[in-house]
Amino acid sequence: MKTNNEKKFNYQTIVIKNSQNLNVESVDASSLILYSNPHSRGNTVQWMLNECAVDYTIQLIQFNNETKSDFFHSINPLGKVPALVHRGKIVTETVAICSYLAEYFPTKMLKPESNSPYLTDYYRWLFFTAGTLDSAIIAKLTNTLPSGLVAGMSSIGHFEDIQTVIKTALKSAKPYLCGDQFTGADVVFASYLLFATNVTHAIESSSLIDNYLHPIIQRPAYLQMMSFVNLHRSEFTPYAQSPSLQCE
Ligand SMILES: N[C@@H](CCC(=O)N[C@@H](CS)C(=O)NCC(=O)O)C(=O)O
Repeated sequence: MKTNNEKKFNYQTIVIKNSQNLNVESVDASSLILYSNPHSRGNTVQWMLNECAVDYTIQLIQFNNETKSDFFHSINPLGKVPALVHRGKIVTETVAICSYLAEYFPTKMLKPESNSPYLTDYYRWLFFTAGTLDSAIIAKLTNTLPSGLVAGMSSIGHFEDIQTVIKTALKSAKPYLCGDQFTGADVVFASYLLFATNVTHAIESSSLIDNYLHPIIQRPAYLQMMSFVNLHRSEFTPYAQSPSLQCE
């Protein structure tokens, strides 16, 4: 049931029934709602929801008139997607949402056990992606990379060092960031690498990056998200027309 404020929306409500697959966690799709746009970081969260193999509802909303509406500001005062509403509680920030889902659905093993040595890598690469890599890619694309003293103060530092850190992460990936366990850290790190290399070319591709991404982009949960996004992309105006200013 939509509230009065919600009724002003033309957004598309789509229920994803992962329960058609086997071994699905039993979740009422109406209690797990992702607000997204197919040209956004919401695609990463959708991929993660598919990895969790749960039923959920996706509300596709347009940038500006819908993301900046009073209703959506009541969900995320930044007026940004993605946002997840689960059992009436709100989680925003792509990496926070993916981490929350990994923790909420433990049987999907998308987070290392609490006594696993890989918990170090898990948190390291999750937070590197959220706080450092995200900012670095956007700064590179908008020619606003910090230099001098500002580089020392900003979480980005120097862009060349960011590239070295990515190589460090990938050289120790066996084949995933947490050894042979595919986790939410791979969902977010791989999403940002795909965005930085294939979509915007902020970072040059390499065999190291390609070898890491190759098995990941063949995962059914990723392919399911991509076919959904390809189906709906043309119905939504991208945030910016410039190919270098996309944010998906
Ligand atoms: N730090 C946020 C960033 C979210 C974000 O910037 N979303 C973009 C789309 S990818 C957005 O909604 N932009 C529209 C706007 O700010 O008006 C996250 O990681 O989720």
